[in-house]
Amino acid sequence: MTTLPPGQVRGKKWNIYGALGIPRVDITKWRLKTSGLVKNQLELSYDELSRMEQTVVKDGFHCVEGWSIVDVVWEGVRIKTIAEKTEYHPDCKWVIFRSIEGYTAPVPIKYALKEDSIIALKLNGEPLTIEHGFPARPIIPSVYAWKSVKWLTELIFNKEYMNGYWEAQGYHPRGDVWLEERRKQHIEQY
Ligand SMILES: Nc1nc2c(c(=O)[nH]1)N[C@H]1C(S)=C(S)[C@@H](COP(=O)(O)O)O[C@H]1N2
Ligand SMILES: [Mo]
Repeated sequence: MTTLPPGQVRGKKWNIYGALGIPRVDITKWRLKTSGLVKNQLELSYDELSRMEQTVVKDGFHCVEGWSIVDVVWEGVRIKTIAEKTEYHPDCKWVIFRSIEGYTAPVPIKYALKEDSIIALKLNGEPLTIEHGFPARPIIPSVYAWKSVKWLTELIFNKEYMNGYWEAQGYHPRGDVWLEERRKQHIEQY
């Protein structure tokens, strides 16, 4: 039996969220960019990402509202690989993920660089659907699903913490599901 994080119940189905709407994506123009404290700013096309080494990650998906989907299979490119390619500055403490329509979420770089933290292109063996964030979204084990920014277009490597969409409304900077970090406490210790 899969253990659920504290305070979560198994959801029967996915809820589709799009706080700022569901955008149209022209895949021929779409790029995954890196910015912030980096030596090489990258602009990767969908084809380029698809040709990089793909990693499969099986994990639970946990919405802070209390529902979890267990045993989801994601596939994509390790964030660590992209971080090394872009040569981020060692002082970076945060990666801020930004979507096409402006939704953002910060994640501690320590979490983003784990071996099973990926930019997912596939969900359960199929390319992401537009509702689930096509072409790409970050999957970072042990953080709440609000940090899995759909329609991802930019990774900002930052020294300083920055609120994202939900963090600005009182949600936790780190959002670790096993520590049940739902709402903001203090940010100093991250
Ligand atoms: N761009 C964007 N990404 C987003 C959101 C959003 O509103 N906009 N909602 C987040 C939240 S709160 C959750 S629980 C998941 C839901 O993923 P799903 O829509 O694929 O079920 O997406 C996350 N990523
Ligand atoms: Mo959520």
